[in-house]
Amino acid sequence: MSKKNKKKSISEQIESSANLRSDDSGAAKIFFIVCAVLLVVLIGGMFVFMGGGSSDDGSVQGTQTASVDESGKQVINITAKGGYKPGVVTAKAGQPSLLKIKTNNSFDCSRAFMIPDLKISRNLPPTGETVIEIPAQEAGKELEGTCSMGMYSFKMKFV
Ligand SMILES: [Cu+2]
Repeated sequence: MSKKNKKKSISEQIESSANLRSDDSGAAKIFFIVCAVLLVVLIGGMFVFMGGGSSDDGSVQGTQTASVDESGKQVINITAKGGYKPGVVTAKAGQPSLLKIKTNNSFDCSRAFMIPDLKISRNLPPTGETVIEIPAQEAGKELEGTCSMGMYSFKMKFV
């Protein structure tokens, strides 16, 4: 009788320890899922912060020509949001131009704007227009506008 009891208690012990183990793996599973969700949210947030997304990068490639405003001044229009658009602007050499950079709910690092060759750096507002005067450039000169980290850039080609 006592032997039987002992046997039963052992099997009970095994059962309870098995239950414990399955509880453990359940908790581990939940922990893993929470981690995975956090990771996805973090990475997703990073992409939003960097203004990433391959669709944005693709449209940065377009080339445009500088326009001329009412006063006859050459104007280079750029939009800064998750990069700079267009990616290349051609402008006439030998005359000063205005670089107009538009931001519209831009909360990424493209707001930390620089033209290294001209030693110009500006912090663009999240929404608004920043006008930077570019002195006349020689034909063949290429100026690069870039974010302070060098992730995003566009080119102004003077011809
Ligand atoms: Cu950057």
